[in-house]
Amino acid sequence: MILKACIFDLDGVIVDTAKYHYLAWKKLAEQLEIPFTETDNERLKGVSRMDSLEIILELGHKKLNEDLKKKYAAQKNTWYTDHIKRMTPDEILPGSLEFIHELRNAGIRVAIGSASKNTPLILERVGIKGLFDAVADGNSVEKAKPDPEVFLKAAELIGVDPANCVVFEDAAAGIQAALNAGMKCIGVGATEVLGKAHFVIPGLREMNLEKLEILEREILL
Ligand code: B16
Ligand code: MG
Repeated sequence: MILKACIFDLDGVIVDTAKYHYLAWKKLAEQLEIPFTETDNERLKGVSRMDSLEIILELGHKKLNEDLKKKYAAQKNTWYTDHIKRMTPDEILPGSLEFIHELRNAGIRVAIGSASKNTPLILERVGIKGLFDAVADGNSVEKAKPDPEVFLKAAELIGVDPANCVVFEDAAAGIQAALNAGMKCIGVGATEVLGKAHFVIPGLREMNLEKLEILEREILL
């Protein structure tokens, strides 16, 4: 491959918003009297809002009609965005800014590919709205990861062939989405969960342009 673009997932790669999702889903689960743990929350990473609610209802063996599902998803989002609105630039995960600036200086395009409909709010709160050449998120696509739509959309927006893109992702559903898009994929997190990725790193602090070029030659070709 010839690397021309890097597409970054947002939650879990550039910021740690999983903890805020957990607090909001936990509150909803308590209201619905459904036991919900941090381990259960792992299953929601990278999964869309409505699919996340389905998983929680399944944990509680509960069935709700569509109107109630929409109501509860909206309630969760209000609690979640109460946390997001208070986010600050120091919540950007270590190494992310340095790496993205390095890519930009080398002429490599950078984009966001996130399932979250709150992407614009998060980028604005942590002060990196203008850092990306394009943003594809839950507002611009219909199909959730592992469908490749969000990453293909990001590639289209920056005008780069999917075969020349590398995705950085923290969720198994996102890794599968990147592979389905015909892109290379670097997992960010634990190898046990992200084993399908071409390579796994613990966090972006562990990545720089030189390492990426070595990976490109040795693994991603
Ligand atoms: P929202 P990502 C995902 O973001 C989160 O990992 C996932 O937990 C969440 O349910 C999903 O966004 C939808 O988020 O409710 O804000 O639209 O990891 O794809 O950046
Ligand atoms: Mg994620």
